This record gives sequence, C-alpha cells and structure tokens, in this order.
Amino acid sequence: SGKEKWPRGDEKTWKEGFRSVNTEVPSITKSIVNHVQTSLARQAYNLDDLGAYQAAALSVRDDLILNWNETQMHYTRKAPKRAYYLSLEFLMGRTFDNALLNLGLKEQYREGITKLGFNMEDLLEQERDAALGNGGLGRLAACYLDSSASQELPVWGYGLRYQYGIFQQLISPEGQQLEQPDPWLAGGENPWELPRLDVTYEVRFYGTAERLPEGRALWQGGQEVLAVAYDVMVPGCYTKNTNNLRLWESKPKRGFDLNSFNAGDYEHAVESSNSAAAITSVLYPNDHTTFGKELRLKQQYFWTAASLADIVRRFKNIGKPFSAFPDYVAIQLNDTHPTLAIPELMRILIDEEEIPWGKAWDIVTNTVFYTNHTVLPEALEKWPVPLMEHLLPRHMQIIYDINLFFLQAVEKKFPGDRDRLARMSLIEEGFPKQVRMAHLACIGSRKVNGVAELHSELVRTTILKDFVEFEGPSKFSNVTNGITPRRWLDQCNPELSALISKTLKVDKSVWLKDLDKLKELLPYAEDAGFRKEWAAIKQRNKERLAHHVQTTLGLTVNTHAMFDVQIKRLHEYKRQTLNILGVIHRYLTLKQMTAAERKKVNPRVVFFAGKAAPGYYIAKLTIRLIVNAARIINADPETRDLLTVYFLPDYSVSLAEVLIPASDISQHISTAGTEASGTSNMKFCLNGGLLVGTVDGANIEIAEAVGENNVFFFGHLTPAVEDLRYQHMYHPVPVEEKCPPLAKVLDCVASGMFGDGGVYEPLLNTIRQHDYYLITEDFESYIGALAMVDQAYLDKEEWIKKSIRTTANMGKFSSDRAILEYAESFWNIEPVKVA
Ligand code: F58
Repeated sequence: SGKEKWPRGDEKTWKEGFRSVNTEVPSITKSIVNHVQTSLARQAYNLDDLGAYQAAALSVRDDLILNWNETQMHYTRKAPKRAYYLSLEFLMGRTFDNALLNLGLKEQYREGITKLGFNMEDLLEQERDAALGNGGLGRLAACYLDSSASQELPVWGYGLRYQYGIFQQLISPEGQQLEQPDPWLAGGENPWELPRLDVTYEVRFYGTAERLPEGRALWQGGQEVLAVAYDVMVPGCYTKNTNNLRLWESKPKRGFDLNSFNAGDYEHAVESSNSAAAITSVLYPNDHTTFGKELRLKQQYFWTAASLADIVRRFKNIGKPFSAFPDYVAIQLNDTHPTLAIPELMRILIDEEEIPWGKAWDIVTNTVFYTNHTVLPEALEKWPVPLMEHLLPRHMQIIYDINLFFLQAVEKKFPGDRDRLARMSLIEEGFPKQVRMAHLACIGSRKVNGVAELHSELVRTTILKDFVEFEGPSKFSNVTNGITPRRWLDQCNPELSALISKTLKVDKSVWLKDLDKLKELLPYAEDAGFRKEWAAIKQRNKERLAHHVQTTLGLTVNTHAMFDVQIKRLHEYKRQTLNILGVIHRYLTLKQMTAAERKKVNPRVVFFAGKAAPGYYIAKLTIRLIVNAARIINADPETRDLLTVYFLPDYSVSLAEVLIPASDISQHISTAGTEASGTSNMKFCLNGGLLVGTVDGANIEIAEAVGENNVFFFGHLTPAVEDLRYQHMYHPVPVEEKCPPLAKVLDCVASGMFGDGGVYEPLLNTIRQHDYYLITEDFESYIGALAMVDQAYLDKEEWIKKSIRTTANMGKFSSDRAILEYAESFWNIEPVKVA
C-alpha cells in the first residue's frame, strides 16, 4: 500500500535485537554453547566430537546467514547484471574449515573450541563431504563459486540437490571396486544450506504441444513436478560478499493421486509422487560416457526449467522490457548438460511472453555462453529424438525450428554443400535420430570456450570446425581453468601458507587474492635457510599423509621415500594403466639388481586413488591390477624399502587435501589431446610438487609458466596421435617388436605374477590389440621420464629450488584470474561490493 511502516513496531527495539558476526572468542563460545543447549538439545557433560562440530557449524552458519542476507539484499537493490553458472555438478567437499578461513575466524574458533575442551582438527574431521560431482568438472564449478564470491561478483550457481552424491568406493580383498550409496544428508540437518520451501516452481514433462498462430504453442497435460529451492551459502574470502548456490529438489505436486487412493489402488496412488521424488535422488556416476537414460534427461530439464523460471522472475522484478534481458542476465552452461536452457528460454519468451521468434532468438543468443570440457567422442551428449519428443514435445518442436533456420543460413553461405549440412545439423541421422547437444549449445550461445589453450584449439579444429567456418573465429575462445588458492593452499597446506606470508611480509589476505604475488618467492629459492623451511614443511605434509594411511588402512608408509601420486577418475585415457605397468617395470628392474646397485636407488612410494564408473569394466580391472600388484610388491622383502604402492580407497575432495601437499611428484599422463585441461595438476604445482606428464591440457601452460626444466614431459604430441592410431588399427606391430620392455611386463601380468593372469586378459588386450590410448607408443619415453625424475631427486637442494620456483610461478592458475576472464570478456559483469 505504500503506507506500511518497516520495520513494524518499535524500530529501536528491532535494532537492539540485531546481531552482527561474532568475531571475539567469548561471543563465539557463547554462541556454540547456546547451540548445544537449544538447537541440538544436548548438554555439556555428554557432548561428543560430532555434537561439538554440529554446534560450532551452526554458530558459523549464523554468521554466514548475516552476510548472505546482506549480500542478497544489496544485489537486489543495486540490480546489476548477474551471471548464473548452471552446472549439474558442484563438488564442494567440506565447508566448515573453508568458511572459517574465508571469514577470517579460524583462530578465534580454534581458541574457543579448545576452551570448550575439544580439538579443532578432530571437529573438522566430523564433517561429511558434499560430493555432488564426479570429478574435474564439478570441482571446477566449486572453485568458480569461491572465486566469484571472493572477487565480489554477482554470480549465482544453479544445480541439483541430490539425495545421494557420488558413490562411496570400497575395495574388496581381491581388488574389486564395490560401490555403496552416499546418503550425505542422512546425518540430519545440513547446516550449510537454507531450505526455501517458499521458493518453488512447477515443471512439466510429457503431455502434448499444439502449435498456435504466430509461432506459439500450447504445451499441456503430462506430469507436473515441483522444484523446491535449497540455498547454499558461498562466503567470499575476506569480504562480506556471500553468494548463493541454489540447488533444486524435486517433489510431487500433490502428495498422491486422490482418485486412485479413493479407489483403493494405493500403489498407483503413490506411483507418480515416487517418480517425482526420484528425479533428484542420485548423481549419475559416469564421467565421459553418456547413457541416453530418461531419468538423466529428466534431471537436466527439471533443473534448467526451475533455474530459468527463477532467473526470469528475478529479471521481471527489475521492471525492464525483455529486450534488456541480456543486459541483466548472463547464463553460463557448464558443458552441454544444461543445453535445454536454450529451447526452454525460447519457449518462455515465445509461448509465455509472446515475443516473436527472431527477437527471442536474439535474446537467447546474447544471454547464453557455453563451455566445452571434452573432445572425446563418447562424451559428447546426444539424446534420442523419440525420447525428447515424448518427454519434451514442445522443446523438440523448437529444436526442429532452430535447426531449420540454422540450416537455411548454412545453405545460403555454402550453397549445395550437403555433406556440410549433414555434419552441422542439430539432428544426427540414424536409428534413432539423435539431437546433438554440443551443436545446439554452440549455435545458441554468444561465446564458446574450451578450458586450456590446446583444448580450445582442438575444439576449434575438430568437433566445432564447421561452426568456426560458418560463424567466424571470434565466437570461439579459451579460458584456461583455475583453482582456488584458498582451499588448495591456505586450507590444505596451512604451514606453507604461513611460510609464504612470513616471507613476503604480507598478510595472506593479500596474496591469496592476488596470486601473482607468489612471484616474489623466486629469489628465496637461492636462500638455504628458506629452502630448509620449505623442505621441512613438505616432510611434515608427507608425515601427515602417512599418519592418515596408518590410521585409516593400518599401513606404515616410508616417509623418507619420494611420494609419487596419481589421483583422478579411473579412465583409459588418463592411463593409470601406464603408471601401474611402469611400476611393475620398476619392480622387475629392482629384482634384477645386485644389492650394491640397489643401494643407489631412490626409494619411491606410489599412491593411486580414484573411482571407476560402476559400469566401466576395464577401469575396474585397472584398479584390480593396482591393488594386486601392490599386494605382491609391498610384501617383497628384497625391494620393499625401495618401492611400495598404495591404492587409497574412496577418493574425495577431503582426501585430495591430504594427498596433494604431500606429493613430491604427481602424474598427469593422458594420451596427448585427450585431457581437456586437468586441474589437479595445478593443485600439486601450487603446493610445490613437480609434475611428470604428457604434452596435454593445462600441463603445457603450467610448463610455460614454471619453466620446462621444472616439468618432466614425455610422450608423443597431439598431432601424431591420429596417425599412430591409424597404424595400430591397420598396420599393427606386435608389442614384442614395438616395445620389448612393455611386452615383458605384460607377460608377467598374464603369467599370474599378481594373481590369476587370465583375469587381466581383457585389460592387456586393450594394449595388445588396437591400443587406442597408445601405451605402447609412449611406454619407453615414460620410463625415461621417470628415470629423469629419479636423477633430479638425487640432488636434494636443486629439487627444492625447482619446488619453490614451481609454486612461485603458479599465479596464473588461480580461479580468480579465470572467473575474471569470464566476467570481463564474456558476461560483462562487474564487482558489487557489500560494504
Ligand atoms: C573434466 N571433465 C575434464 N567431466 O576431463 C578435465 O580435463 C577438465 O580439467 C575438467 O573437466 C574441468 O574443465 C569432467 O570432469 C565430467 O566429469 C562429466 C560428468 C558428466 C558426464 C560427462 C563427463
């Protein structure tokens, strides 16, 4: 009415009730105790670590809510252009430690928690990872949220609130991967989210779409499902700005079908409500394969539809005409998973807002941006047309219309080039026909980017070559990935962080947000005292990892050995197989040495960790080989001081935080041209680990930054790969001829040295037969590179210098740099500081 007075009642009384963030130890402990007593309904005398963690987390949550509220209010008032990051995965890991560090309250909390009789480290261990992602793509999204908030950019994430995250991995005594569900929310309330039961949208599936005049259509019938918002608070580092990650949960629109219920058909009555709840029940655990499953497509549409409805509603509140939509909204597609945002926005504009096709298409193509994360053919999403027609009849019409106009334009530019039309069409011919999501994402977007220089070049010259020729090169660019130095240095390696601050004589709040400052460490590589401190920290991190292995697996790790780490999803293209075959080669070589020769050998501990997609047979066999090779090698008294191997089960963000700071050398050994970027390579190098790798993905830019003499490269280069594959296919040469040392290793495996050799036959055959990932071709140079690593490690002082120089040159790989590139060159958004 305009007459209402806010706040209601007495303003002074309200203001007296306002609280601010607790920054002093007494108010922090008071708040924790209060949560123990009231929120948890527990008492001091029987409180365990879990209870203490929960109370402390609730106390931090209160602070986050204050900042989050203020940020959201500020953004609404200022109404700046905003960017929305649509990702089906956000691999956030734990929040407590990260929130404390970003708020700058860790030490106060530590003191308070100690006063209350608990230990900070023990409480941190109580938190479960939020593992709503498979790997690199999901973790990148999490790093970008951290950077957006830290750089005070008005960016929201949109994703799904899966009941079950990535499965938990168990390893049987035979080395078999077993999967268990990850009911991460089962422990009760999640303190880091705010249920917004008032923010809901209806999402339709199936039904019929009837074309109306003027290009519009009426989509009705089918199933309607409710999307409910859960907001996850994302605090920036040393800023009040606390951004939002909105995750949708599916719910039935009505509790159950009353007609069936009244007719006594209870099963049918709850059927549709069960199917609604199923949409967000589980994260698909496949990386790099698409399955064409209806539930996955339902997830994708459910999430894009709810997110767009929310974005459009927020835009409408500003009161501008739709022609201004791209001035207020940028939508970033994290891979093709949210590509339905393109036809969905068209549907909203045309059918609901009655905007003509041409204008609607202009709005869409000025709003949407697409990042590609892979050129592997099996990972490029395609959806069967019959499935799309059934589930999303109106969207299929729109896609056909987009395709028609698009192909007309292509025909105009390249008259009579039918092959080109077939290659570029949104619809791939076949039985069934399929919609090519990368093509749709490309033509519906303002900009398309890859995630490292080489990868972006491959996108331009392979999968989207025709599109570059058609639209010109300026739409296609590169944003090299980055990682947040908050989690991946300050949080996981606090001693190194402290040493850096002390050495640079600045507070960490400075260099953590301006990572190029690390360059100033370079001269200290020449300072023997500094090197000693540097090496001592690496040593303590190795001991921390050894302690972790001791307490979780009961195994004793030799912390005086070189720590060699490969941790990532199991995949043939990432070539964990090359690594384990190299380990076996090393073992065989050691066995042949005399005692005197062995004395000169560098002891090495090799760590593996990573999950295989549950249906990925060859990847699971690789795990099996690693586990069984480890069992035999670790038990050999002749060699075990010089070589041991560990497969650490259930790889996670939290485990990575322990492994990465402890590594001397890490392996990033994909077949050239297959790993789009890689991001763990950046994390290792930021923590002073050196890298052995192929000339692939971001390895190349890391080498450029830190100097090629600080990286151990090997293997064939991308341009050679295609020819080599052709040779393997059509002019195969037996492994025995091509690479005798590898043949020997394969024979040992086949002969049963690591348990029943027959079991590994299918894995060995991938190499003996087409060898698509070129293990045979790269094996010898790989062994050579590892020998160089050994050689380099002998000179301890020189190695530490390399380590220091590597960290010092990693500034470019901060996700702050990456997100600012998106903000400036793509989204055209600016920081909005909350005072
Ligand atoms: C990864 N992709 C790339 N996809 O493989 C890696 O090189 C890159 O550094 C990273 O993205 C970030 O750009 C990736 O993780 C997935 O996990 C998808 C999950 C859903 C199905 C398709 C693969």
